[in-house]
Amino acid sequence: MPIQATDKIWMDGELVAWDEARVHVLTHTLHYGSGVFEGIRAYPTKNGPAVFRLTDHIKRLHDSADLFLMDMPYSVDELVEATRETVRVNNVESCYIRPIAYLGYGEMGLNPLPCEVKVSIAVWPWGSYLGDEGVRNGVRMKVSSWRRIDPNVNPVAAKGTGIYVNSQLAKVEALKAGYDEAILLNTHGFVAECTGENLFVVKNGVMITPPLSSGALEGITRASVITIARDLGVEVREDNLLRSDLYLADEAFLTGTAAEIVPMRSVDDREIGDPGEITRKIQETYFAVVHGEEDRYKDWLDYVNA
Ligand code: PY5
Repeated sequence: MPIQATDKIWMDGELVAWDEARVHVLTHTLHYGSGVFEGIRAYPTKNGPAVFRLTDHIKRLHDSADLFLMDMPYSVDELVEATRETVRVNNVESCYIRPIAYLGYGEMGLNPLPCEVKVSIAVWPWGSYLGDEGVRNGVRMKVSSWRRIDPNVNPVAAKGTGIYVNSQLAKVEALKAGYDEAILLNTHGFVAECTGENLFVVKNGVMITPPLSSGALEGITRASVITIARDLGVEVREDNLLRSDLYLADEAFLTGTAAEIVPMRSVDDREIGDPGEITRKIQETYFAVVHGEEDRYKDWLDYVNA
């Protein structure tokens, strides 16, 4: 799906025309994967566009930077305001939001500390990452032959650009084999997560998701779904999963900002089948929440025109 251009991109404090938002070819991060980023969404509501859990995402961006000893030149509050402004000036009802902090041009050694930290925020309309059909009827998953990066190889709690080479290998392997998305096991053989999503299985009415010690990212959608499920009276546990737990699940789904909530139809050709009752209920409630239709979770929305 090609990126749909909007008007302006926020770059280091200024709103720059979309086509002018350029970086030098010797930008440090292009060579060594030394950036950190976020994926955020704004949804249409009856009070105009609202960004879902904006401050939580920007805090995670700051945490990612801390993990790589990157000095963020803007505070959480400043980036929250910059994000709101970028959504506002581009006049979009709903969009995906991509803030990135990266090391700019000037140094080429592996010591990143002397490099200048640059920050930009782009927004554009982006439909469901795994497609509307996937959201409705589920996607076909493949357990990857690539393992999720070990937390002692890279700090996987960070959304670091270089870490995503691992995700890309798994994604391409799955696509070339005719599947929609990959599931990565960790170095101990337990299920970690997907290439850009967390995952849940449902067994005997209980929702189970791998713990963060599996190497899974602490997804904001994952956290939101855990809260929503418990409020709906569904038991949720964090527990290690084997690949056979995926094959024998009653229901399974993945969660992420770009993908949203997507049922799994099958894993390695073992049929899970049509989206189940708990999956549907979580999907339905989540979409109502992000569109501002559930008062109980109104603190999760940041209205850009407020
Ligand atoms: N795990 C990984 C490795 C991720 O990259 C993401 C988000 C998640 C889990 C889910 O986290 P959250 O619920 O906080 O979004 N992935 C990005 C996203 O914007 C990039 C996907 C292309 O969804």
